[in-house]
Amino acid sequence: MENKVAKKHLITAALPYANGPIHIGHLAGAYLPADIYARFLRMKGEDVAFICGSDEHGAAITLRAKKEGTTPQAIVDKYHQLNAKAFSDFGIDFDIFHRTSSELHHKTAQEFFLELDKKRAFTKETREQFYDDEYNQFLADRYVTGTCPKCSSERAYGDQCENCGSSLNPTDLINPVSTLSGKTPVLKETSHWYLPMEHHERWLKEWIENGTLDGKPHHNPKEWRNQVIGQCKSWIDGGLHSRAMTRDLDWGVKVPTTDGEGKVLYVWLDAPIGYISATKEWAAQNNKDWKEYWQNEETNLVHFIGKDNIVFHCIIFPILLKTHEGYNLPVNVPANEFLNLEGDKISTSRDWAVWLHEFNEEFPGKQDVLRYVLCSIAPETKDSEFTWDDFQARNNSELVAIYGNFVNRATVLVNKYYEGTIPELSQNNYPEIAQQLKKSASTINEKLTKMQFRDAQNEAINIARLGNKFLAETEPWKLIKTDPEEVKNILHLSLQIAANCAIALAPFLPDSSAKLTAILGLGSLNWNDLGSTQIVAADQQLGKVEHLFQKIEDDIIVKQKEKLNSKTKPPAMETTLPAFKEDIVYDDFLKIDLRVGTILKAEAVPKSNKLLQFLVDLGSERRTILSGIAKHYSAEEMVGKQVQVIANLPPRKMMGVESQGMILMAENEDGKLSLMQPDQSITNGSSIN
Ligand code: B3M
Ligand code: ZN
Repeated sequence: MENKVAKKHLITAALPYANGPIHIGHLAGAYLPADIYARFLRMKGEDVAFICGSDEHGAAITLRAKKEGTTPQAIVDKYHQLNAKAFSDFGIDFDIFHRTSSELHHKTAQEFFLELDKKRAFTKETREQFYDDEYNQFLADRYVTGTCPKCSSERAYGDQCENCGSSLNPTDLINPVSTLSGKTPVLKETSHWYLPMEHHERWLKEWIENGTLDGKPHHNPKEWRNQVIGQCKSWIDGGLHSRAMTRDLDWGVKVPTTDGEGKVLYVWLDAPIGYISATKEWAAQNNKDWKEYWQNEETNLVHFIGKDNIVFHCIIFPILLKTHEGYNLPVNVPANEFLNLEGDKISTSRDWAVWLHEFNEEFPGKQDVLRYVLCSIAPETKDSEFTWDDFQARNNSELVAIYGNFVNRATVLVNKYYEGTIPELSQNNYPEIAQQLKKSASTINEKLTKMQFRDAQNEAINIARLGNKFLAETEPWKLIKTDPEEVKNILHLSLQIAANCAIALAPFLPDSSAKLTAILGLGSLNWNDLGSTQIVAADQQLGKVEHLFQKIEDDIIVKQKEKLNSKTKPPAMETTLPAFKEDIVYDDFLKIDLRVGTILKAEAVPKSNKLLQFLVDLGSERRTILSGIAKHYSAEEMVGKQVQVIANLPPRKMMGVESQGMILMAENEDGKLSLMQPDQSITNGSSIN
């Protein structure tokens, strides 16, 4: 079932906790994909509300205030302002960046709670909870740490394990410790409002697995990410349990009932309602009706989040919305996996991160470069890794060498031959250009609609590759001597290709698209022109030609790596093997083309301390393949080895070299690698089943 044609789109991005700065993991996880999607829909003329704000309650904030000897309000004031500016400077174009410490939010959350309470959504129960005798305080969520019962990580919190993403109750933890006194907490009785999630299993299962709600079609589950469906199914199939939705804390939204003294709403009850209060604020500021976005079946609600927030956005919040009645449920929750940094997990508490506000300061005008790189490596289906080498390589060998170079060559030639006047197209001898542009336009639209941003951006930059190929094949700089009329046709079409780049890349790279729009003398960009060869008009004057991108030199990257490595490197990744992935169907396995190959040549890749480049004999052909194993194997020792190769992956450029496949390796819990080799010599190209 296709998503119904929506008149409105309500896009939310996870409200970042206001207890630290934003880093590239947050961007890659939720904010960049959300911004790309919002820009895409706006360019198509759709009615979009793009909502975000600071999540200002929760134990993590009060703990930080305690640690810094200040107040929670001072903490959230500092980081709300810092993060709002960092997002704005980076070009994440929210319609509003609100905050949950606002009065409007408290009022909205309390009204929502009272409505649920009136509908008997909760059961009032008295249970034992961890209590710190020294601090005379009950210990909720982040106030307790211990060993995760699921993955044995020793740094799990009372509500969540950052390592495996599991959602926990404090009493699930092994060897619990109070983060206040550092001692083992005692158990003491306290009463709270519990959400009996087990009562909702049936409709939730239907909604998640079939996309139906109360027997009616709601959304297309095939458009949800596999890992989101997988996590929800394992949660539901594992049996949902009732969960406390209030806490014994003094910082947060006060429970608005006479028996709620000293208690606040659980942050994961209050924060998602922050999307609603933010929408109310935005609607009031823009003379709109917030109910048109939250209580309107014509509106598509999409939550952009990281994978550690799936259960809250696909199980808990939908239960609250449905129980309240009248609210939309999300038609998609495109949760990204995690982004790692230079071989380790990004960590706010351990300062192992590339901070957005620092990037904005240290790389002024290069926001598009980081957008491009983070989208190219987006952890859409599995964790991925940011390295400064890759950042430099993609800027220099893709943005500068492909996109910037094409635009520059085309426009410089128009200036040189026609003083910047766009030449007429008298004869189009290249119908394949229009065909390819139409094909790219359709692919980009399809990928963006399906929120496959990595593939969409790759298809968009391929338009610049088409331009480079067109110029290389027609060589107007030579033809000008013998057939100047044909050169006009070639350069006219080249500018049409450039205009397609500006449109296709606008959701991803807004700054360079704005620059290119000015260079081409276009007043604005219209998404519906994508795929057309009638965008720029003959006899129009080009604007001032400038480089879209500049090369990033080695010393800049060395400085960033030194800055990062000067910080206390966090302990190596969890010494545990990854949890098993969810089942796939046999047909998926059959799609992988695994072959045996012999390494004929091996060498280090210049300027990379991780990559080795191999020439691999696959029987009927030889391939160049790169592997990040230089820290584990020398080039010399690899020559002659027979290895297992995935032969049908799309080629991937690393450090300017195209890798045409992947060599399989086993990795143990300490990160040690081992080659997967046949136990006897076998014909190169033999297929592995
Ligand atoms: N504050 C983000 C996090 O887990 C959390 C999201 C709330 S969205 C309603 O870091
Ligand atoms: Zn865990």
